[in-house]
This record gives sequence, C-alpha cells and structure tokens, in this order.
Amino acid sequence: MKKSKPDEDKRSPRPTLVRTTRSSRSAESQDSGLDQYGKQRKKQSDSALAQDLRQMSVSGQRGPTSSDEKQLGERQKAPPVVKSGCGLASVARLIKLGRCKNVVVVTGAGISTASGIPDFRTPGTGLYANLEAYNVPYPEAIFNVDYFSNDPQPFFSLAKALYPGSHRPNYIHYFIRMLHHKGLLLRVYTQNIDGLEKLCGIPDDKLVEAHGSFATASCHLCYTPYPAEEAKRAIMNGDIPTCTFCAATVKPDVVFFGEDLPQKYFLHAKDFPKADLLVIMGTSLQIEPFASLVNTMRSTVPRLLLNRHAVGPFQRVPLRRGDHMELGDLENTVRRFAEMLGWNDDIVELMRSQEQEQHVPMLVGNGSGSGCSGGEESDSETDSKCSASSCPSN
Ligand code: CNA
Repeated sequence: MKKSKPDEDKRSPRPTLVRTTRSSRSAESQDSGLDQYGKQRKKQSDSALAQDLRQMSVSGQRGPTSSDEKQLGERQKAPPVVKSGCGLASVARLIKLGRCKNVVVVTGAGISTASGIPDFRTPGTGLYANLEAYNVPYPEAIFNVDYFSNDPQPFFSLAKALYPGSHRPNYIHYFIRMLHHKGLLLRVYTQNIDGLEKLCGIPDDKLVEAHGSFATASCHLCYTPYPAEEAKRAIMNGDIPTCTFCAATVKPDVVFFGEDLPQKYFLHAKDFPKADLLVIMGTSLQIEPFASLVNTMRSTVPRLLLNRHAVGPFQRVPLRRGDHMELGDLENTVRRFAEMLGWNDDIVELMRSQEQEQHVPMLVGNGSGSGCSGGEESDSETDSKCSASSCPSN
C-alpha cells in the first residue's frame, strides 16, 4: 500500500477535550474514593473537569452549599419519589403544542441494549461485569490508549463484537429518526460506537458520534489514515493491522480515554443555546466531557431523562424545575412516549420500510436483547440507502 502522510487535521491546533471517566463529583468528594467496582478512583484534575465546572456555572446552576448538602443527604436516605408517566406526558404535551422544534437528543449504550449490544455498567450483563473474556486488569483498560499501545488484543476482541454489521437498530433509534422526520431534531449526540444511528437512517449532518466510530481507522501513534475495511478484515481474522508509515498498531477511530473528541463534538456550542428540549436516553453520564453537556442547557429548557435509573443531575431530589424523568426499560418507555405523541404507527412503518429496503428481518423485540444479523455493508452504502428511503408523511 502507498505510504501516506500523517493526518494533518488531527495535528492542527484546535480546542482539545479528552475523554475521561467521571471520577469525582461534589457530593462524592468526601467518600472512600472507591468506585462501584471497588477500584480506586483517579483524582480528576484535568482540563475536562475545569471545563465541566465552567459549563455548569454558565448554565446558571449554583453549586450546592453545605446546608444544601446536609438537606440533600437527609432526603436521599429515602428513595426518591418518581412520578410515573407524568414527566413523559408533560413533555409529549409540549411537543404536541409545538413548543419543541429544536430537540437535542443525548444518548448512550442503553439505547442499544435492545439490539443485543451490552452496555458498560448494567450489573450482570454490562461489559464491565464480564471482563474475564477480555483479560484486562480494570474495566477502563479496554479503552485506554496506553494500554492499547502495549496490548491491543483486549480492544480488538471487543471490537469484533461491536463492529457494525451484526446488530440492527431498534425502536429507540427509529424514534430518534422520527424526530428528524417530523422536523424536530436539531442534533443527536451519541456516545455509542455501534453505528446504529447511521444504520437507521439518521443523516450525518444530524449526528455527532462523540466517541468516534468504526467507519474510519488510523494509526494510534502517528494518525496516518488506514482503510477501515482492511482494518476490520484484519481484526476479524485475529490479525493486528499495522501502520504503513510507522508500523505501529492501527485502530478504528473510536475515541479512547485520553484522546481528543472529534471536531464535530464542538457543534454543541452552537446547538445548545438554540435547543428547546433536551432528551437524555440510556446513559449513566459517567464519561467526561460528554456527561457535563447536559448541564450546559439553558435553565429554562426542559430536560427529559429516559433511563433505568436516575443519573447525573437527575439524582437530585427534588428535580430541577423543568426536569422530567421516566425510569424503566427504555424501549417500553419510548414506545409509550411515541404512543402519546401519536407516532407509533409511523415508527413501525418506518422500521418496516427501512428493513425491507436493507433486506433484513425487522427487529421487533421488546427489549429482550435479541440482536438480528444484518448484511455486511459499509457505512457509506448504508447512508445512501438510508437517505433514499421513503418515510411516512410528517
Ligand atoms: P453505561 O455507563 O453502560 O450506561 C448505560 C446506561 O443505560 C445505564 O444507566 C443503564 O442503566 C441504562 N440502560 C441500559 N439498558 C437499558 C434499558 N434497556 N432500559 C433503560 N436503561 C438502560 O454506558 P454510557 O453510554 O453511559 O457510557 C458511555 C460509554 C459506553 C461510551 O464511551 C461508549 O463508547 C460505550 N459503549 C458503547 C456501546 C455501544 O456503542 N452500543 C456499548 C457499550 C459501551
């Protein structure tokens, strides 16, 4: 293969925000320093936290005072009372009244568990609970670039399972696409690397894959681009793709801890001031700087959390004015939401037409985690098919 020069774009000066695990919060700072896996948490002293705190103050939220903390601590002894269905109905009403025309959706691994892809942190089924298969000393090692430099095999084993092609988008992905078809989606910011947002037909200009994707690959040392299909073939065959320029290991352009987020991530600075609704789905909000995004929304903008349990700022009792959450299985919740909006039939029809067009069985599961195998397609083939697909009328 012809030698190419290192990717200039990746070296050009730009704002840098590196991916880190959220390791300390104000309310956590006095605890034992152990995370939920019993590992010692690292002190968060990097620029991401500084950015995090700056963003929080910009959003108009004051930090908790010591009396707030005391009260919060007392209230948190009792489990928070979650008003079932109320938040969902309120937000559905706002959308039906035409009050939400610039919706930002923020997603995580929980939107893809119904497609059969395990998330990180769900006890029992999450990847972090099943690490024996990957032979790593601690969970984050699998996405640690220094660890990868030394031993790429754990990540490559995981990559085999996550490579786009073996999983299908589910109802939740199509719900987001329906927001787009209704002309309401400003942007979806996903932490996922499974490519299912693209595969369900959400156009590139509406999508920010904040933690990268498998669609491109490059040398992890000198950033020389490498053909993504060749990298995939090597990884699937158990080989190690190596850089044609410096012979170091090539990796798919998935953002690892300690690496910069893609330039597109910075669209949030333009999007968030414009947004009139934030929907957060299927994320534990543990990874910075992404987790702090949700705190940069203007305080007058409603935020809706759809997840199995309360996360991030939704752990506060009572919730901030304008915050809503609906806890439970995400696919069920999103179906109920779609029914309230009168979109369910449109979504089912959209799924059917898209899956027929791609000649794969429709994933109609109800969150049982049964992924279907689809055809092996490149992202660009999928994209052109998606954008050409017919959709129900708005
Ligand atoms: P996480 O920390 O595993 O959190 C997932 C959240 O979703 C948790 O709060 C779960 O309770 C919740 N959840 C999972 N399944 C459901 C469900 N069926 N119904 C309701 N809630 C559910 O993952 P995050 O996304 O917060 O962490 C970000 C990491 C995960 C990113 O860097 C990703 O690259 C990485 N990741 C991505 C994938 C993927 O692309 N599908 C899979 C695994 C990990």
